[in-house]
Amino acid sequence: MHEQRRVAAIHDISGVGRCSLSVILPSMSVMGIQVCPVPTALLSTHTNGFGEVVLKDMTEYIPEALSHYVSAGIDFDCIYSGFLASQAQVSHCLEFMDSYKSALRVVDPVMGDGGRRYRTYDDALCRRMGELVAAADIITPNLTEAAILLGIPYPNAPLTVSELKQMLVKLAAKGPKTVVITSVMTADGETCNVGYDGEHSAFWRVPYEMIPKSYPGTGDLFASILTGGLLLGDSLPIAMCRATSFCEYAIKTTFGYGAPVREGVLLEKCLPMLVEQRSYTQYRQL
Ligand code: PXL
Repeated sequence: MHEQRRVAAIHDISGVGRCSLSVILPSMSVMGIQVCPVPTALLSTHTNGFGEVVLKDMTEYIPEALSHYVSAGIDFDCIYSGFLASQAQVSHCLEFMDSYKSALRVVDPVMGDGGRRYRTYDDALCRRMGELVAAADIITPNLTEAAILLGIPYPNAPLTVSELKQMLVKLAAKGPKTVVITSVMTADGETCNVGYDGEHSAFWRVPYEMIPKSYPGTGDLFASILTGGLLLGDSLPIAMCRATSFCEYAIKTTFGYGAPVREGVLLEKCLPMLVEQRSYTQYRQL
């Protein structure tokens, strides 16, 4: 039987730096999922470490592409949004979700990392990202983005299990039934990705080894593999393990080669591991 999952990935494409659509396309493709890119912007590089970038805003393209897909009878199993270049793009993502009501709605609220906002995001765009979060089934903020969405300062100190559960539940109260927060330090000394499945009131954590470098694009990689796993039928903890273990492997490989941080992880070297069937069982209850 031919069963091909198809995702509309509304994200930017950065020419250099291995992030956004440049990593989403290959990673979901090797998982057997068709990614249809809907570029929000075309950038020479990502915005972190290469100086002034060339950025072409694709805001006007998005609703036109949507109209074409609807009139051509093209269906999507998932609408997955990420880096947005303007406030109007929030409305366009919502229009995509409205046009494909049965599609899984994944919002990666890309806004910042390491306690800082990316330079192209201002207060108004961050506020509007909250509207998209409210319409999502699943969100995948890192800790910086979770703090922005909750309107709290970036937590510099490790978080207790009860603080993490509160953050997850408060984010879920905004609309999404599933919330995953990445790059969290717990008070019991672990670095992990944590998740909440509101439908089953289940909390999960997937620990990983901390590497003292922050490679761009790893959040995009995590969100795309998590989404791919869920579309292939993974449960939340299994999809979280699939995404965490691949990101950890890619980061450790890149660190081991001493490759330049700003160029992202050595995805080309690591991609074959995504094709292998492995056991994804390093999760625990939070
Ligand atoms: O990986 C997140 C991301 C996506 N897109 C662009 C970015 C960044 C992070 O810096 O600059 C353009």
